[in-house]
Amino acid sequence: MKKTHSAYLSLGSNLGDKTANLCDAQKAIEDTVGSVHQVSPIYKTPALGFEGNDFFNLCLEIKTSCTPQELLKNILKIETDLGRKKKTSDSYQNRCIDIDILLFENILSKTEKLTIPHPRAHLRNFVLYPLNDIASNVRFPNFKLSVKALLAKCEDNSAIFKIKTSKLQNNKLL
Ligand code: PH2
Ligand code: MG
Ligand code: MG
Repeated sequence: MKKTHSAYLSLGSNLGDKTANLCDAQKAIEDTVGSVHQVSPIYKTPALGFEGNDFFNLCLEIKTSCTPQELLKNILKIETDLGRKKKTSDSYQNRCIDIDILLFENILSKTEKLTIPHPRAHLRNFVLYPLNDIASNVRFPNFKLSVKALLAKCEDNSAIFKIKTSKLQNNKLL
């Protein structure tokens, strides 16, 4: 059997049926990149960095035999398949689904299209709160700090509400 790698993903939706979008994305991840091992609760968060609808955000831990580049390719295809439209301007836009790679094992990697750990993860409540629910002791190799420590240091004071305890059952969000 191929070796599997642990990776943490951030999922966000602020268009359409947000819960269904998160659910569909999780299902597509299971079908194409690997198994979902942990699912955080869903948080309702204001759009950070642009004027937009509120988001639903969550984090997942997956086990995958993909390389980081393969994982990115698969994720971008899932976003497109779920209806994500190409950007029409340089700023952030409302989107039915966004899937970002936060951590991949303990690696530090920077290419033109992909930086791991995610370069803005430590600045964002909408990443750190759900990630802390499933990975509080996991360390970011760039900072040598745990998620818990990064959350304690984070200066994002935007509002964040836990709206649902998501349970993983039959590979679906409840
Ligand atoms: N994603 C962004 C920019 N701003 N704000 C919230 N609340 N949630 C997101 O997922 C999000 C955002 C860029 O991908
Ligand atoms: Mg993003
Ligand atoms: Mg993205």
